[in-house]
Amino acid sequence: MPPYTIVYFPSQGRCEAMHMLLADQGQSWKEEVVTIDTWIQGLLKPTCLYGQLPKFEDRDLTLYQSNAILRHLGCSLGLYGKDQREAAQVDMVNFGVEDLRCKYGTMIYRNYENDKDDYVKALPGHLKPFETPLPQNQGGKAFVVGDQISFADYNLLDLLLIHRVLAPDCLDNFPLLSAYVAHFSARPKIKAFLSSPEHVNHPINGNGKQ
Ligand code: 6SG
Repeated sequence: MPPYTIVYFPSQGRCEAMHMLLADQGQSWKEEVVTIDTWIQGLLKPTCLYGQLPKFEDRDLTLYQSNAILRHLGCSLGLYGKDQREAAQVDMVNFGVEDLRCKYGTMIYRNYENDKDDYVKALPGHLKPFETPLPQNQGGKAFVVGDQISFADYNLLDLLLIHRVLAPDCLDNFPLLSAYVAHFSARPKIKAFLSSPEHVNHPINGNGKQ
């Protein structure tokens, strides 16, 4: 039995970064898919702390909140910087990813048709802070903090990939971010995951917008 179970909707949503992390780290996990119909029946929601998914189990530890799950995996699997100072920088990037993910989610779920153009226009300003640290990291060929991979890298990769689907040329003026995505996506286990049915057949968002 794999030690990890992920309970989530049949979309990539808030779980694709943890999927990429686990796949890249050679971990296996069990997936429990909750359909919208099941969720709307309402029996599961009150059992979830905060009333939302994902739910994550690591043996007898149950967690909610995707970023707590990512950080837990970072701590357990050595993906949280080489020391406390790097850990603080990993947190900084991860909170930055969360801020943009929330803006993206608001646009996707609230009023996609109306808001998409303005969102894409403002995107360069929101992407720039993720490129800024990369010159210290072998021109985008290494990782976002220090010289080892962290949970924030998986979260950032997912964020950049979903934005490239939204606006295919959004990274064109960010050579280091483009190199980072290319290099990271070519890691053998990431490449295999990104071409697997579990990734390809899962819509990015629960409402089908992307
Ligand atoms: C939504 O937002 O798919 N969880 C979502 N929604 C259900 O009743 N801060 C935490 C975290 O980082 C955020 C959790 C996250 O873990 S994911 C959740 O549980 C709820 O609140 C995005 C997504 N949304 C679409 C969706 C399909 C089924 C449930 C949510 C039915 C259709 C739309 C809403 C209800 Fe729906």
